Amino acid sequence: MIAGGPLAPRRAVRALAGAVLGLLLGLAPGAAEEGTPLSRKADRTVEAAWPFAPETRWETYLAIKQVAEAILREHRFNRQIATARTDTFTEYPRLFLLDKDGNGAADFFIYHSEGLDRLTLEFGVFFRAGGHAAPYWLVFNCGPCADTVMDGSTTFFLATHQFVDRNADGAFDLYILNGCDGDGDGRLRALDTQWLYDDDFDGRPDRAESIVAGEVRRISPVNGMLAMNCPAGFRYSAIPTDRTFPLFTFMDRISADIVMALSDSAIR
Ligand SMILES: [Ca+2]
Ligand SMILES: [Ca+2]
Ligand SMILES: [Ca+2]
Repeated sequence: MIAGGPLAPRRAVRALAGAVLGLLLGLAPGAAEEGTPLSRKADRTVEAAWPFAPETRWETYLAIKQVAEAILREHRFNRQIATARTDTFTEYPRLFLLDKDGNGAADFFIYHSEGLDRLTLEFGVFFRAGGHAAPYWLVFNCGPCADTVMDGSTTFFLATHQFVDRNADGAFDLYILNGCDGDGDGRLRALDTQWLYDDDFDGRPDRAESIVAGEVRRISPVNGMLAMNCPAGFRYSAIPTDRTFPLFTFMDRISADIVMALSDSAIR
């Protein structure tokens, strides 16, 4: 006797239809519906991170960072979900959105040259939450960064620009940079972070923080400027509070590109 009685054939048809659809989409059967261990972890992480809770921001940052790095390292799926042409990066007009965690939904973006023939570092991971079309949290690649200690040995870590749209209006209002020198000892560390807030969501920064391994130091504006302990040569080491922050504006364009590409695609 078949377990499930009269419902079993219908269930079997549904399973078969799902398998056929999955094969058409280039997925392992069931992957789109059930996800993968990594996609489920990503879902849990974003669910816990939305809406933004200031009191647990450090733990949230660490959790998002960890899952974003796992998504960047995952190459088994890499399925193209959507593509679009944009003018956000003049030299990289082709945007591709990929599913890297294997659940059938886009989580990774990369801008390529027209002929896909040039190295591009314009990529990152994005997370959506609360049913919103625009990314809630975006992790933009900033490249490998070296931490050189006193004995001269060097370790590398991934530096990222992270952007958060706390009020889900499609515009980023929190910027987090790691690989900073928060305590001023000349070393850049993976967990030395600078946080820049636009608390009234007008695009202009209002305050900042230095958080080094979870220890918070508030940075208040002095003469209308926020002094950030950023890596040498970083152009936004002193940020005016009376002007729109250019990185917010730029990343908002990336967010809009992602929304546009997904809205043109059958799979969202
Ligand atoms: Ca995905
Ligand atoms: Ca916002
Ligand atoms: Ca503001």
